[in-house]
Amino acid sequence: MTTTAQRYLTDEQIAGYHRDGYLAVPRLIDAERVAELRRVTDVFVERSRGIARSDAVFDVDPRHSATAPIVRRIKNPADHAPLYAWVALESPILDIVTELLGPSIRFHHSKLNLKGGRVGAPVEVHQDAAFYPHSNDDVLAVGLLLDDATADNGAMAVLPGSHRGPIYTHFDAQERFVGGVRDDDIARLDRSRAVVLTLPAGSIHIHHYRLVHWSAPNTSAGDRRLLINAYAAADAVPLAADPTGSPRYGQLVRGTYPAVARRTAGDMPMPPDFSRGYTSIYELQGDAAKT
Ligand SMILES: O=C(O)CCC(=O)C(=O)O
Repeated sequence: MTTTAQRYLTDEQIAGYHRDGYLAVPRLIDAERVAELRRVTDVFVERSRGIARSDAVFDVDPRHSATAPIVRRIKNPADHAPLYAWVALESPILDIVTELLGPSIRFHHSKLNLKGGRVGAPVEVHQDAAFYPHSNDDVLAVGLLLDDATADNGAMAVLPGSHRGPIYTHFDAQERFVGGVRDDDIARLDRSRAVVLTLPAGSIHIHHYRLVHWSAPNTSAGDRRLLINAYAAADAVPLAADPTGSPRYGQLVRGTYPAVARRTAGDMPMPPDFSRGYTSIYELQGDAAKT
């Protein structure tokens, strides 16, 4: 008797991902596990009271203090807690990624972006491909919502179809990498077509690594926490150095080691050399006027 693997996505959802560059799957992870993820995250935020500035685990806001912690990001969460590792390496998310990218998958990185109520920072318009180019475009990121994502708590916004367009420069006029698209390029984008991914906790959204996306500040009273894991087809070979410093970087998490590196024709813009440590998207984006 042959058994068929469970499928999570319909043919329409898969076609929609390739057409639009993004996909949402509501309520993939059950409420109990999401509540446990929030509890684990609360423990990390408590721990952050003991640091004054960003370190190997925490990216903290300039206003962060022991009495009022403001964590913007937990770096490489899959390395720091078994439940985060389960999401990254064992959860149904991996099955869904194989349905989009094929049976052999590499892990790229994990991060947990926290937007605290009324203090959560925006993430400026950018494309992930500008940070970690690969030999082909089968690279994506999956965000798991630990809280409901709403229009006023900084849900991620995406520009459908933009993954089929150019990779915009993420350097400013002084050739500094600022981790965001320049204002004049943004002005030419039709952002009236943007989709804000408002979804309940436990849902995931997936975006292609060339897709233009961003998120607004959190103006609500509650938190918006988004656990992101990025993956690549096993035959998509990174063109730049490991920016994560994680032992899991590039690990084969499904399938078999590739016989070839598959290449998409054309040039890929390179990021700066992050091999001695990637700082922070928040610092980079706040760093310089993008004109
Ligand atoms: O946290 C967010 O809303 C945006 C996340 C994102 O685009 C990133 O971290 O690259």
